[in-house]
Amino acid sequence: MRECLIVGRPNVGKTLLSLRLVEQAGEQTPFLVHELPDGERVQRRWRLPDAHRALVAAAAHTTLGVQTWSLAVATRGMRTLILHDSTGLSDDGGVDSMVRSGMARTLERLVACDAMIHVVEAQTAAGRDGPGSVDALIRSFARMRGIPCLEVLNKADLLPRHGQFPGVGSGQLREGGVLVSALHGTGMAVIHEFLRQVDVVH
Ligand SMILES: Nc1nc2c(ncn2[C@@H]2O[C@H](COP(=O)(O)OP(=O)(O)OP(=O)(O)O)[C@@H](O)[C@H]2O)c(=O)[nH]1
Ligand SMILES: [Mg+2]
Repeated sequence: MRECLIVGRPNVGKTLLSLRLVEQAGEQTPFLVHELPDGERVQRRWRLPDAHRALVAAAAHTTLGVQTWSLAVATRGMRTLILHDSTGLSDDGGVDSMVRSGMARTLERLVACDAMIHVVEAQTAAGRDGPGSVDALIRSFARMRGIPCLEVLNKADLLPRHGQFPGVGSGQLREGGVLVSALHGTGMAVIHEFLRQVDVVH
């Protein structure tokens, strides 16, 4: 069974994206396994609107630990893909011990997963992306492990309507990133295709 990790900085929309994928897979009452920072595992079914209200929030580090959904993917017949939503990775020294433990659980998945969806905010992607940044490290790590990694530029709905994407003019827009709005469910087709390929090819 293939395992895909949704990873990125805090508050970029990882959890909302995971819920959108679950919803688009046709699940109305999905089953979630939540591995808490201390290692305890909690399992329950959610109604999607309740999951949205409880698991998505504007505050950073809403997700602590790793939350795992089982996703039905249409490849050769229907197959189950394990989708891990994770604690936002941050090199901010001020985070508390629960967040650190959650990040450690996320890093464990980073070494074990078969594929990654790397979420960055479309508006801020280019500006924050210096060498050694968390996003640059995530990218390097996927390359080192040789696993497929799709970069998702989320919150595309917040880009100025006629404005330039930051960095386009100076050539900083990376190749391979896909513009998505998890809020509106747009740009998701590339992600679905990526998940199909993860299941079939790798
Ligand atoms: N406008 C807009 N807001 C979004 C989008 N995706 C997520 N958000 C909002 O961004 C905030 C963070 O979303 P989450 O899904 O909780 O982000 P996260 O990356 O899981 O955050 P942590 O678990 O704290 O690391 C919430 O207020 C969401 O409603 C999007 O595509 N567009
Ligand atoms: Mg989250």
